[in-house]
Amino acid sequence: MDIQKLFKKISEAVIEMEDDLAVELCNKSLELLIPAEETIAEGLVSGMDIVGQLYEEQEYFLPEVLTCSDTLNIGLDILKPHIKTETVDNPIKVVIGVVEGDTHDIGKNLVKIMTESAGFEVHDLGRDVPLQDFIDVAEKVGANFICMSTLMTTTMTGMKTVIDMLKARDIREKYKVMIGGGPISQKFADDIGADAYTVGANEAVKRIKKMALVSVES
Ligand code: B12
Repeated sequence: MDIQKLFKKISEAVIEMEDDLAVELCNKSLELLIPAEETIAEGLVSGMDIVGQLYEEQEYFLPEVLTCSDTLNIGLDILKPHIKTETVDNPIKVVIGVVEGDTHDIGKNLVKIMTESAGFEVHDLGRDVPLQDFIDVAEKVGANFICMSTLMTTTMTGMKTVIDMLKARDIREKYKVMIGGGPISQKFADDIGADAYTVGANEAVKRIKKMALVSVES
């Protein structure tokens, strides 16, 4: 089967909430030796993007969206073990979570999967994370990066609060703060004094690697 057609079918399986079909097609992608990361991005996530549009157009409502995200997760479970994982000595330590008030965690989970497979040591705080916890855990595990996700405009300001709390404790320079999620932009990242923002999970891994390299060299 043509690879683009396969990705399209996987994305349709997410939109149509067809769990069995998603399983069959994800297995097919593995048989065809397509990198799992590509199938996740081009198939599962692009299906979820369309689900988002359908929700905005009021074609789908919350129950449908949830069922679609279950299908995405079923596909992820098949592909995850096949993501190439790098083994690294002295790994970069990342604390990641969805900020307080927000329970959207699909995107955060993707960033987590990709960073883990890049060999980083990832401490996942989950979703609806009390803001203080980002700092407490970062301090406890000796993290290099604090990564925050949110999908809601109402909870975006929590990211600034975390940065302000770091400054108030005089430990801002100890950490690189990276943010992402639907309503986040480079401008917002600049405004609140975050170190980095990326649109997607793959770029997030590249940015972390790049920033880690720069701080080692300087
Ligand atoms: C799925 C979904 C849900 C699911 C969530 C399931 C789950 N476990 O996550 C359910 C049905 C539970 C849900 C609930 C709600 N939702 Co909702 N939901 C969505 C939807 C349709 C898709 C989001 C998604 O998963 N996209 C797919 C993922 C892969 O994309 P992503 O999260 O953006 O992540 C990518 C990037 O952003 C980036 N990224 C993400 N995090 C990070 C972090 C870092 C550090 C970096 C670098 C990158 C990065 O990488 C990811 C992969 O490429 C969006 C609509 C949309 N178009 O986004 C609405 C949306 C986010 N929801 C919305 C709302 C309002 C709600 C509810 C309040 C509704 C309600 N009335 O109850 C509740 C939330 C309750 C709460 N307090 O949290 C609004 C938010 C509006 C706003 N401006 O604030 C949206 C935008 C829909 C809308 N247009 O109204 N929702």
